[in-house]
Amino acid sequence: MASSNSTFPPPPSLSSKYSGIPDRLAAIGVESKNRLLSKSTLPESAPRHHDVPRLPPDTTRAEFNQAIGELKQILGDQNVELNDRPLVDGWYLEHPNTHDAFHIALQEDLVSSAVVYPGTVEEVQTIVRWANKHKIPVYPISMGRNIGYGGTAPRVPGSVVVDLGRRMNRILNIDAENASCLVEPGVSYFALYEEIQRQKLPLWIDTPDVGGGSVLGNAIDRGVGYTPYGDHFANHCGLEIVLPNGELLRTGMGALEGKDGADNPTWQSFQPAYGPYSDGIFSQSNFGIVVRMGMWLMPETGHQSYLITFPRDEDFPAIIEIIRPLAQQRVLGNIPQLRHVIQELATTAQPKSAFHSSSGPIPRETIRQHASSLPVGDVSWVFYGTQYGDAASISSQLNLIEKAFGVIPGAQLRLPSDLPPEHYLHSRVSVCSGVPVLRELDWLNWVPNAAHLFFSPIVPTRGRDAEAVHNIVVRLHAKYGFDLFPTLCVAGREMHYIVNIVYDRASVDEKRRAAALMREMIAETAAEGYGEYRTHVLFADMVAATYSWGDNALMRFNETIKDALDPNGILAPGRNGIWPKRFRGKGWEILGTEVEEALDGKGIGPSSS
Ligand code: EUG
Repeated sequence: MASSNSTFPPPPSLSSKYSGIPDRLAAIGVESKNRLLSKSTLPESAPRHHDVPRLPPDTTRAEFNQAIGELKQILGDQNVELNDRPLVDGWYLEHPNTHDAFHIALQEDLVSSAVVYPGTVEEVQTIVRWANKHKIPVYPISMGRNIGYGGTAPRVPGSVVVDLGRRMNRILNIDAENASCLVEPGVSYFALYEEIQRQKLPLWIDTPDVGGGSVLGNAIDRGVGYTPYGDHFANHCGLEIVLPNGELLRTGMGALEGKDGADNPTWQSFQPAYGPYSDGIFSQSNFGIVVRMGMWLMPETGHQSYLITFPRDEDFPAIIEIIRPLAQQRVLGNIPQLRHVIQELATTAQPKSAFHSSSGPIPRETIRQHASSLPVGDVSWVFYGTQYGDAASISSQLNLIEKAFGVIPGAQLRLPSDLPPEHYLHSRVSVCSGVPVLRELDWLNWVPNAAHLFFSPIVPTRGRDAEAVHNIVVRLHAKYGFDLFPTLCVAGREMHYIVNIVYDRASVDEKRRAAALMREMIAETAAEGYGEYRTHVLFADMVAATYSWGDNALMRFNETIKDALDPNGILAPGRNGIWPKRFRGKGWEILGTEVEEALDGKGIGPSSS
């Protein structure tokens, strides 16, 4: 158990490690890590109960040892690590690649057998051929920071994690004229941002809320950021992919050979090229390992972040109705966030216990009391927006926006200069102008040993739909005893209604309730016609099964592709609910209460595995 004043080793710097933190954030990183880990009530690691390393399915220990020996011979001993040591959850910038740091089942339930570190595209091809030969599933990760969605955990325990980032982390090109880049899987937002600053280019990257993740990995999981280039997949241009049979593919203009063997000069300029646009099937799938990706960069521009507060909870649908036309007209320059005032408490990085001493969700009245003494005051919803362009243009946009929201009684606009330096809005100024930061981690201080799980439905940007989903989410959070942290990322026609379920990793009871809450939210919203854009690996089957129109036509289509590309079923079986033939209908699918039962010690997968 850590005492509250203990200090932990500082996170690695970006200059010493590809996944490290830039110098400009070093002090913040130390503070953030110490603040979070000093509240831990868990030992750094617990004894493991299963035999280690955990074996891949249908593989004896002798076969596994033989196969791993072969892999070590090809790649070198130092590039193949057995997962036979204690499991350490670590911290955001020093996270494990052996399991999900934010485990929702037991920590040991989703573990790899080994981790392999390819250094080249050819080595990725070699690993895939090795996996086919031994019928051992492999699970690729870029940097593994898919937090709240499974992190680095393979869906099939005992899979070999292919950690692409450690040795494949080059920025292969930055084309200042085309305003684009070409990156490998291990390039973080931090790294790309720092390189562009070093070259003094007038270009922005687009970063999600936290900047440690992989530019490539986030885009192919359809992550979101907050500049005008915030739809990451929509702004990628060109992929290079290792297929499950080991063949190499370039999509888009990259399929046309450049002169004298060079990369095609328009690979990062035109997305579809000629013929079916194939990139989509390599996002949120298990059809290939993306080893290179092109990405557009935004020419820098003026920007002004602001927040608008609304006093009453009931104004929620009216706020959504005002956002819709503003977003469709592109008066709103980015994807703004609408948050609830509870997050004004959480983003102070103080624990819930500082506001509420008894157990159970913090009552609305208590939130009200504490919000009164915070900078935004006793309000309800808080809209975080940013406008772009020159000063005159921003000023006219802000006038329009203030007038539109002014219809709601008591709406009040504030600029960063109206708020103290520690207020969360200042971190939005960075994120919304493409500067990657760490601030969003602060709400993990809410409970000890905090982990979180995202529930991420897509909802029409319409008051009545927003209210329908909100009511389900509110009711089920109350039923399972969790505080509700909604962050709505609102576009003109749909919004990502993101809920952070924050739970104590040390409490099996909280995990069980979080899993049940997730299961019921998926089912209840689906019954009303709403579906998730992304989910934790353990809920992938459940979410995929909601997309069942036409007697599961979409899943049958995905399975047809999967079986054609990956007949041995070696690549990330079960990711996004897509199971290769070898695994289908054999007890791997999780469509009911299996996650909750895993917490009784039953494990994940068929009982024999
Ligand atoms: C957030 C946004 C997401 C997501 C997970 C988290 C924001 C958290 C828009 O997508 O998938 C503050």
